Amino acid sequence: MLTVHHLNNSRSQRILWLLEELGLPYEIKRYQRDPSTMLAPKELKAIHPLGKSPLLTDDTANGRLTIAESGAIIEYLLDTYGNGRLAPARGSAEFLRYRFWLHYAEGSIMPLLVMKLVVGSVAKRAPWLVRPVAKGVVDGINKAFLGPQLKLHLSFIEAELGKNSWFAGEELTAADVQMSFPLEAASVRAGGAAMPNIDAFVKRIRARPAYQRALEKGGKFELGS
Ligand SMILES: N[C@@H](CCC(=O)N[C@@H](CS)C(=O)NCC(=O)O)C(=O)O
Repeated sequence: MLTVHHLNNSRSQRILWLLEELGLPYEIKRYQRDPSTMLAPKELKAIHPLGKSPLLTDDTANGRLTIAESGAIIEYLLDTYGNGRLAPARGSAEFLRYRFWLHYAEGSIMPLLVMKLVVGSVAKRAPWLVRPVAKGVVDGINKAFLGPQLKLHLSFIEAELGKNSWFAGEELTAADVQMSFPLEAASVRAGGAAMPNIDAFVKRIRARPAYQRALEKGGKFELGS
């Protein structure tokens, strides 16, 4: 039996979506973020030492497997239960693109989006006396590094999505599932920048029945700003 250890408003939402696309039976064990720190509760560390979500456990005939890291969970699910679905054939041009986006989501774009969120919260959390200084530092980091880097990456994604309907080509793959979380976050945090292909991608995934079923099962999903 597959169990998704699901933290509210988190990357584990996309694992629920993948499972719904695959039509696999699974259970959800729910965990709530601490509202002040936004960190996961300590119960998740009992499942895996990092205590992050998503975590997948699979109770097999040979015992329980515990898998962390979205990309590794996606590959495990497709290798074990996919029967060739949601991944292009190895050796094809689509497969190269598929593997690129599968890694890119957590390796390149998510760190920038998380940095933006953390840096943005610094000025708000600073004691009021030093708040103007903190704000100056934050503005400097945004101007010199985060702003240009995010622009570079989002323009690249925007251009790539102009070439095909989905990240690997004309078929939906698990690379789209993996990219859904950063693009949901980016479409909220872009601050009104024009990204029509990214916006259309987000609309397209939200229209899928499997995505909607995953939302119903996962509960409230709001990435905030
Ligand atoms: N690269 C990891 C990131 C896991 C991660 O940081 N998950 C966040 C939720 S989106 C989390 O568990 N945050 C709570 C915490 O760090 O305590 C993955 O894709 O699985």
